[in-house]
Amino acid sequence: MSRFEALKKGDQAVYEAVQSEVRRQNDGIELIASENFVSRAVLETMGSPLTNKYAEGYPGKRYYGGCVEVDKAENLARDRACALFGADHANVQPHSGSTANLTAYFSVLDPGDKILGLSLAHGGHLTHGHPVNFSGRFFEVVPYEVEPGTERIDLDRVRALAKEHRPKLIVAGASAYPRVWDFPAFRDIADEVGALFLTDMAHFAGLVAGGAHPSPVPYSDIVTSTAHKTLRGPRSGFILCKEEHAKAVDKTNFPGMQGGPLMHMIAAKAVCFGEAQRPEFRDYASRVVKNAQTLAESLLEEGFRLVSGGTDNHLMLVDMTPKGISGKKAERLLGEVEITVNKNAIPFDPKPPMITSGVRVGTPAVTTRGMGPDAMKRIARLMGRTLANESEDDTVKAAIRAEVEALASEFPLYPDLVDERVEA
Ligand code: DSN
Repeated sequence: MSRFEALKKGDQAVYEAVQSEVRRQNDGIELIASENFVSRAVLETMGSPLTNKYAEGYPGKRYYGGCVEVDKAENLARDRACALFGADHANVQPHSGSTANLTAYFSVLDPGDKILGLSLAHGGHLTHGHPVNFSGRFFEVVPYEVEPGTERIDLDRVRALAKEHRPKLIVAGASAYPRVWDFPAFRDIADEVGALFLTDMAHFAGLVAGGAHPSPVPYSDIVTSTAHKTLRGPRSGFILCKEEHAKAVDKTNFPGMQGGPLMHMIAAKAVCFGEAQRPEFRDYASRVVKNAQTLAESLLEEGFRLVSGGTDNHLMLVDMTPKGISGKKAERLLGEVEITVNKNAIPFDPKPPMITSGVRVGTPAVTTRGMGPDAMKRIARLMGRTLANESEDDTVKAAIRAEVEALASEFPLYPDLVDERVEA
């Protein structure tokens, strides 16, 4: 791949932003649990001329001519998604996880219908019924929460809420829940109250694909996902469903919700699903979980508190209360030494969402770079030192930053995409 030679000639300002971002990704340690580094094949496909094509409709039934080649790409994506996850039907057109959820809800619900979903403040997704989001504005939402003490979902409580409120749809899945979901139990609860069951597996889709997390597909009427988190594909969404919902999902996506599909992204999803079918991806998924467990144990040794005491998946929620700092400050201090995390509310957080008591930490991206347990221990020590009291000292920060860069350089990411002629 070129070092963006055409961009450099055509638009210096954007070129410099791209170069700086490539350097940031190369030099830092990426711990945002929802981020990853795509393969060069996915990167090339996203940047291909398939972006030029209008293809409203579905393969074989388009509203535009010239769709033969993009039909091939979309069929590959659909077939591979079904094979990878054992699904009856796949719609690979959603532009994002949010539009995948929007489409899924409107496929089976009417405005005003009731949804039971995990509260955002307890690790849920914005699109699972938060009042400011379309999901909370169009639907009546009953949130469930994790339990005080265990900080885990108690299925008896979910069942009791379902019986009391009789939702039309029960939603599983989260953006900051470090534990495995009991899909058969959710299915039973849904059946008991006559509800449909939807799982948003955006965060753990790659773990499901790689056999490192139970699959929601056999138990859920509809499964929504993004492709770009643990699944390591392009930034986009997709929907899997039982055959009985296939027509409704397709029709709600187009013409109901979206216009022209992004064919370069759909082709890149096909590449991602193909990569995830390979044995190496199973190895990757299990290493993501092992790394998360090592990082969790090492952070506990550094005196951090972890929500629910640890992790079963790719992420953990680190409570900064014992360190006497907020999630916001921890995010800033870690950012200054090139360790990237996001501030995140912990369950029952006394601090507001823009401050928070915690940060969310995940291992999908560092595992893609090839880092293993030793690197996880080094990262935990670097985080401990950064967040110690003396961490506002610029000399200390510079020393830690140098160690972060040294660790990152042992696991090269996109070295050839950096133009050494441009000053950092
Ligand atoms: N915004 C995504 C995340 O970071 O988890 C999905 O909620």
